[in-house]
Amino acid sequence: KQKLKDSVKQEGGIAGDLGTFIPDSASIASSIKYHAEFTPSFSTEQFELPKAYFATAESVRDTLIINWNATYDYYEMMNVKQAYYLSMEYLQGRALLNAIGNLELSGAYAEALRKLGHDLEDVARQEPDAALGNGGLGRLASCFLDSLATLNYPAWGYGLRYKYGLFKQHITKDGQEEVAESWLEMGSPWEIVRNDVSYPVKFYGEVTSGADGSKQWVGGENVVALAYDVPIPGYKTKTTINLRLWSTKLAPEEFDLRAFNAGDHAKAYAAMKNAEKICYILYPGDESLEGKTLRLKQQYTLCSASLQDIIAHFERRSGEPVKWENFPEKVAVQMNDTHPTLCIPELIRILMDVKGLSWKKAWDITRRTVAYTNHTVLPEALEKWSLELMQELLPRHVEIIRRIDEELVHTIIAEYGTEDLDMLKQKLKQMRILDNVELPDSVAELLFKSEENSAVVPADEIESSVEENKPTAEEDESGLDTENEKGVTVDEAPKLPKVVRMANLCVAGGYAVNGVAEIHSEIVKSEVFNEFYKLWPEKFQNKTNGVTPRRWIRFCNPDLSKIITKWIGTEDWVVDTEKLVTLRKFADNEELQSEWKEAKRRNKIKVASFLKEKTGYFVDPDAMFDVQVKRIHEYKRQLLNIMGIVYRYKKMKEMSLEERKIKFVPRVCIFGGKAFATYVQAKRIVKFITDVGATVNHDPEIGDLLKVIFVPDYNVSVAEVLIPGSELSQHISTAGMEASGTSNMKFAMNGCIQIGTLDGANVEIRQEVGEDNFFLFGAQAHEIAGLRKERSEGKFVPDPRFEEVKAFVRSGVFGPYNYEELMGSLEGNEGYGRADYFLVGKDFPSYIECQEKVDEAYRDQKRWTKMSILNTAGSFKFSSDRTIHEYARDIWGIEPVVLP
Ligand code: B1N
Repeated sequence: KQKLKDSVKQEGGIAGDLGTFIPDSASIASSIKYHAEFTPSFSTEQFELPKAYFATAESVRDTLIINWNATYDYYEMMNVKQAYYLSMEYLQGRALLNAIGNLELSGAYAEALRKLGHDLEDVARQEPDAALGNGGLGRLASCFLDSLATLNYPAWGYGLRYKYGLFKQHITKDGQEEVAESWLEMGSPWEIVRNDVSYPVKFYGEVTSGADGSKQWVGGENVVALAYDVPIPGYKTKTTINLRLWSTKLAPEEFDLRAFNAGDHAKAYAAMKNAEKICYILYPGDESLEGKTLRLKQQYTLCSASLQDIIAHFERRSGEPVKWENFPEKVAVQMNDTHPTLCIPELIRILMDVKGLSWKKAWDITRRTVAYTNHTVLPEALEKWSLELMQELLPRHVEIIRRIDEELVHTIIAEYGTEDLDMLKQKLKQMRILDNVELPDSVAELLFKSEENSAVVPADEIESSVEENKPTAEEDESGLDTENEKGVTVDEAPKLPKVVRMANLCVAGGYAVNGVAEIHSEIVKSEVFNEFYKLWPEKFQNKTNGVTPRRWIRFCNPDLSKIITKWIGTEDWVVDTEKLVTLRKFADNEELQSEWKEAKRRNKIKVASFLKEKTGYFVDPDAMFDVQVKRIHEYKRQLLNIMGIVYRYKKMKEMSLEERKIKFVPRVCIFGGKAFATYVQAKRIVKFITDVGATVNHDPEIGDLLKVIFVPDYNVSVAEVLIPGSELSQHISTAGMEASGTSNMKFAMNGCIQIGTLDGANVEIRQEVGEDNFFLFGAQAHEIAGLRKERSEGKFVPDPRFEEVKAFVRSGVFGPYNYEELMGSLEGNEGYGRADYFLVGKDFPSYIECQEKVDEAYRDQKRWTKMSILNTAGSFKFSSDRTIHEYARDIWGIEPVVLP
């Protein structure tokens, strides 16, 4: 290390305080030249763009490695408690500008590259996005890493190194087309493979019992998980934490050399492929999951490798003899949604089967170590795994899960007693981890013991009560359904699939359960996990999401950042966002207003040229830029937005040119987002938006008054361009369905005003920016169930304007595509599903009326600019630094550790 430092020093640079080396542009340039020569992946003659990027990134990586090592050594020495964030997804985006920004080397790098004939921004654009995530959940994990490093918290991220991240989206005349994204094609300069850090991971096989009752999981398929480390630098700190991503391969001893030598190459290679394919591809489902074996293998790989690593680390620090009971004092494991739920049985398995602890000790340690974040209340996204599939793949884990389920059943019986069997039955149905699975023997025994004490309803009465509550298709029956040892049939054996409810396992095994915005955490407590909340109210918490102000304003919007710094008088707001509040007192100041407007306009011009490049459309930078970018999902209601646009277009067509100009503010309506490849309705929505655009954008009567643009392949880098240049952003989900949303926070930070429902973090954003600076519309969460009921009873009378829009679409103005399924879904026609389940028709009138208010506000540019300033000022709460401080304090119990 010292040698490396010295060799860099010889090239110039200055020594920073505390002896840290701060490179200057000359030393950077020579480091880049060094890497250009020695980076093996490119030919030597030229110093053209992709190569310039790699050489630059490698030189940044040198600095990151020095800091990474220093951080690692120091944590090791201090032996403090660490948090480990386990996530199946990280949506990192590009790393170069973020890294040099955090290292405060942007100026020096720009200058060094200029000397070498390159522009830093052009070089940075060479980097492919690391898209190891689908949307908000993955991006949140990445923002958390940035905050953890910046705030000097001892914490690591664990994930999977997918070869193919989220697909690339092409927009063709048929709508969305998916193309595989190979972000590792040219290699990633940010990862360091640790050939000495690998762990075995097993699938299938069987469980054997020792004479002493100990269990061994043997046989099966064995793969190796290998660590790739991605250094995560903090902002203005030496702390550089680690994102450890696992890749899988075949264990060398498992290679079937005999088959190979006998000429059966296919057989020999098949095993290799089988091991490697676990990490080939990110599952592209966002809030919808398919119960595929490969996905379960991925989840288990993450859990098993990470826990083996965490445990090895603990043992190294602990010394002999290892005091396992101290494990929760040194380790906190956060599960990002239920995807890493297998952490719970895996930790128990290792502690029992490998370390020899008793069930009681292992269960106790686990329950003090693991915590769970819930990110969705959509029923289709609450993971359930087939017990049969899991039994086959992870037999030992199923034994453990059955044991946890049994403990839970006993807890429930202890809580509610056996007097009211119907009630107990219902509780068990709602709370058990295993669904449609017979009760454990110990429970049946217990119930019948109490029957002897005549505390239980006689068996024939049970039967009749079960009869009364015959299950409907979705609502199946509960656990009291088996033949017990007395031979009394309580109910027919259920035909319904036996499943493991991962969320219930998380709540039972985790010491903390949190939602991601206030309203969401309330729904978690009062609906989704209400029964658990009544049992363990102390477990439940709220941790409102946040986003990193480094990437999401300081670096993506340097123009506005300069103005903010000037008016606040310090750049500290980048780490202390509460300072943004100072802007409030200048919101009416004309000088600030004109600077603010100018900055927004420059950002809009950047967006306009970006749109030109990506879509070929010219847009007028003086029109209002109105943006909805997020995954395409019915609950997010891109359909409401586009129906509103169609209404606007129809009204424009009905007016004279003069009237039109008076009535409507010119708008550029921008959409972006990916649809899950098999989500047919979402893909129809994409097609519909592009068709509306194709008609409206070429209508000579409309000109610059309205443009509708679908930006292809929305991702982190696209967001970094669009968000600073947006003026209105749409967060219009059916109330109660968006857990939090995080782009809403980014838009607010960048002075963009929102139109939105009272859903997710919108509620809190509106509170902070002020009601006058937020365009609110739509039904509220507590009304939704009633409204759906009303609809299903045929009592809903649609607004004539909504009927008008549907008829207009059906008239064929937007081309020959058959919109019947889309329009029909808004009416609940026979065969089209769920009678406007997302209440587009219900909210339509209040939405278009609210849009009129938006136009009115925009016409008064002074007012609009003030609203914009107040949005940035009020966004202070939504820094992920605030969120991370709360997790550290309330859930993990960790303290910052600042390197000397
Ligand atoms: O997590 C974000 C929230 O801001 C969003 O409101 C929420 O929709 C999002 C299965 C998910 N919830 N669930 C997922 C992702 C992938 C997958 O395979 C579910 N994503 C969210 C951050 O809290």
